[in-house]
Amino acid sequence: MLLFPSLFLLCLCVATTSCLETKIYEESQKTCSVIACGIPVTNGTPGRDGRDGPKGEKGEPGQGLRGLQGPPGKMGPPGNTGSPGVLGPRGLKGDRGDSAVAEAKLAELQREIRSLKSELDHTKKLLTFSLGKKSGKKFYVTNGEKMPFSRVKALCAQLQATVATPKNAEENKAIQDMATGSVFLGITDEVTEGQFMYVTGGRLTYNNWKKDEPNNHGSGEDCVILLKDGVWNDISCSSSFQAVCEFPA
Ligand SMILES: [Ca+2]
Ligand SMILES: [Ca+2]
Repeated sequence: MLLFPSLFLLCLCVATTSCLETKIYEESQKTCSVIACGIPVTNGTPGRDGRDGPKGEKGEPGQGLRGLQGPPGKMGPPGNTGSPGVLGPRGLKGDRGDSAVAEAKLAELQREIRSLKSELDHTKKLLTFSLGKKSGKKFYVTNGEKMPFSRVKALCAQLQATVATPKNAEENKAIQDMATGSVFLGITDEVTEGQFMYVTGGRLTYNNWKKDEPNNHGSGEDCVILLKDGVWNDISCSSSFQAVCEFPA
């Protein structure tokens, strides 16, 4: 342990001596260099390891072979339904329809309706004149055929008419005059026995029953006929009699 101080003092002494010996030279140089004057010394033992240096920069990727890609994994469960999107912007206003075309079609239809009405009125007048059977606000038509009551109703409905139904003596007479035989009237007691009603609805407001009729004779009589002499008799609906339909005049 005493070696280093001794060496130091020795060196310092030698350095001082050497310095004195070279003083003249040094005066000219105006410097005194210890390094230039020293005697070489042997190296000491290595010091302890220093602290770790700063981390180096990331190196280049390696050159090894890449492995094969594995198979795809199983599909995951479906996700939750997302919230509704934001309402889109309002669309542009559409084009206006061609009202001129619609108005023209409407005008054409109105002309056709007026023409048809006029034609219908004319036909009614001709019918009324040719039949000569107009009574009050009604007129009657017949094809002279005999058929059961259900067929008479269907025939008149087809013509948008109803079965002849006299509601006063004048109408009763009009039907009687055009009949060639007994005629079914639009009156029955099919709903309630003994209570005769108009097939168009409502209780009778006029009648012209024959003596001792209606009698619901035999297995039952629910329909009504106008006899040739103008009086009424209740009769079976399945029997066949002349069909007469009535129209409002
Ligand atoms: Ca009856
Ligand atoms: Ca009868």
